[in-house]
Amino acid sequence: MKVGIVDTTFARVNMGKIAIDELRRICSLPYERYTVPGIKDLPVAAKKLIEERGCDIVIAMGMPGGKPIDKQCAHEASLGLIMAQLMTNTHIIEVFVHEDEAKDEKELLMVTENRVREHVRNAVDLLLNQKKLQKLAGTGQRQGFEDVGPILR
Ligand code: RDL
Ligand code: RDL
Ligand code: RDL
Repeated sequence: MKVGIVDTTFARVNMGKIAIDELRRICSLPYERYTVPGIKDLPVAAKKLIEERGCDIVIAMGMPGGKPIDKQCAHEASLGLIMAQLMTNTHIIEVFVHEDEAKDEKELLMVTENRVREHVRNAVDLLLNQKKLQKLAGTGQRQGFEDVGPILR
């Protein structure tokens, strides 16, 4: 089993470095890292990691900016990532942190660090421990900010 890690030079945080740190902390799976300029370059990088470098899951990370053009770019990149998943029948976990999600740089760093680490754990569980995710079904999990929790009845 091998994990692919794709990130961008556009992002203002070294997302790949955080992902590798989390992966090393929780397991000993080997990984391949591939850094591209921006989020629209993520889909083919992820597909190449799956098809040419034998990755069983990919964590694709990037930071859409706050302008309308960036939002459009993020939506297009998302569609590309979904297409790459369907073409390869392999999960690609999309970890996007929109620059305008946070009120300042300090919060942006915090959200990014938390979201990357949480999705790395999701990816490893998708690969090795499906039962753990089943236990969390319907519990209002979020990545980055606080979980919202389930609706109690
Ligand atoms: O293929 C080269 C670029 O077109 C590609 O890297 C784009 O993803 C770059 N890019 C934009 O062109 C843009 O308008 C990015 C953003 N916005 C963005 O918000 N975040 C990115 N890239 O990572
Ligand atoms: O691949 C990992 C995530 O990118 C993926 O699980 C997304 O579907 C998570 N997600 C968002 O990124 C988002 O902006 C979700 C929502 N919004 C949402 O409203 N509901 C979800 N997921 O179930
Ligand atoms: O409702 C508040 C947030 O859940 C909402 O703003 C989400 O869209 C935030 N978000 C993203 O914008 C995104 O690109 C999330 C993710 N990815 C994600 O992977 N997980 C989240 N939120 O919990």
